[in-house]
Amino acid sequence: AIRYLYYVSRTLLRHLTRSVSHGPIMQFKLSDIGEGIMEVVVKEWYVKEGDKVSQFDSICEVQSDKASVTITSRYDGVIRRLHYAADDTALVGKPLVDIETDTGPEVAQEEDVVETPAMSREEHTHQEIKGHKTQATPAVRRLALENNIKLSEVVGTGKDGRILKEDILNFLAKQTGAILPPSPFHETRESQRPKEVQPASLPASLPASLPARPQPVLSSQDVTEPLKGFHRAMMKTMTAALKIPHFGLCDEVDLSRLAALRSDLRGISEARGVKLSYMPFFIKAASLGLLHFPVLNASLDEASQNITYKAAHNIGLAMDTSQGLLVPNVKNVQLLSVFEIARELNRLQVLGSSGQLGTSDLTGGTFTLSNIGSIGGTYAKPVILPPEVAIGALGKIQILPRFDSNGELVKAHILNVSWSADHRVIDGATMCRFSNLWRQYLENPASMVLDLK
Ligand code: CAO
Repeated sequence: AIRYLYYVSRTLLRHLTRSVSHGPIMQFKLSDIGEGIMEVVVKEWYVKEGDKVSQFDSICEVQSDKASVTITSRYDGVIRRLHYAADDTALVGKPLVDIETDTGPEVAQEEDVVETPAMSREEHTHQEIKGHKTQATPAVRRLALENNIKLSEVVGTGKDGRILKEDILNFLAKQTGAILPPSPFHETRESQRPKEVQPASLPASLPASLPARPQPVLSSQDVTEPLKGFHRAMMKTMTAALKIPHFGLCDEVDLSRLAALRSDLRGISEARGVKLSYMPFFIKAASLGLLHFPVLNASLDEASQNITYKAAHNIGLAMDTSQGLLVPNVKNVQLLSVFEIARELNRLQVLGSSGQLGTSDLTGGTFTLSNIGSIGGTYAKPVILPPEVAIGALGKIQILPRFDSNGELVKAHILNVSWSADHRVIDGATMCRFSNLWRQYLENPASMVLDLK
């Protein structure tokens, strides 16, 4: 009898709780963040209709123009409707999921605000811990931290001057210009991203290179498909780049000493869990050169009226990933050792290969190097990523006959570099002087030691 009573009371209680907690249906929308992003692809749902979710639970994984992002719930409640199936294209400004919330009218009122077209600003307030008076939410603080932005320098456009995520992204875009547009989502679940890759596991987990020769495709009919995700972003960025008058300069660099140095250091670096390619040296030498030619680490505003000399050397590297061309950047190279750059590069490669590069890694670049030579090719004609003003493309390192300083024929490791500079703000002489300096550092890598901090 006691068990029966217990059962009845629990059933009643559950029934009562359910009817009491019957809350309003909240439509969780993708906000319009500008930059022309109109859609994303839903890669995977982590919930189904009827599932109970709490705030910050993962709801789905989507592919924005620039990265794979996990969307998390902003409400406690029950999933009532998924507006898209996996692989569908979700539209910005349209509902993604309906959540029946546990709470009452207070939240419903907030949802009214969310319904307005200029919603993104208010949406961010949902990330806040209620009653906790802060200038910015933890997610926004984290974003600022990851991008080395002092919150005190950012003007908040939220309620009572609160700093919103879009304020940080706008600040970044103005400072350095995002290579690709920022992600339209409020909250990514950082914990799901392999943020800190343990050095010891890096060499083993580094991505295998993409197949040199894809499978042949024999088709009996034409195939037309919409440009999506990263390809769409590439189309936009490269179309904008067409406005820039490119000045091109090519040179050759004798990497024989660097090749010897790298083979000396490689084992040591790998013992410390980091694969050491040539790229960290190329990146560091570029940063040392940029200290002398800050105009190459600058950005031009959209109206071409102002040039901003960037303090940070956030050096982007074009990365060939299974999703296409991505350009993550190594932040503050001017403060990093070659080893630290290599470690960061390893991390970016691991993330890039698994489609996990996030907003902070993909935005804020100030100068770019494109190592096409790891695939092949000698010369290139690199295209500047606006609002950056210069880019270098590196060809394949080849062993070729050259004369040494004594006039003896020697086997030399030769790299060809192709630079492009925005000729509106950079003259050919500046580009050439920078290239000479970069070459000198790499031809005499010991000279880099003198200038390393
Ligand atoms: N010439 C010859 N060998 C090269 C080389 C070059 N220019 N660059 C790299 N290598 C070698 C590396 O030293 C490494 O050899 P070891 O195993 O003996 O060390 C091997 O090639 C593989 O290097 P990696 O590609 O893993 O690493 P990386 O640091 O040199 O380059 C990255 C990293 C991300 C730049 C590269 O993987 C990549 O994606 N390159 C393509 C860039 C691209 O697509 N550019 C075009 C953009 S415009 O569409």
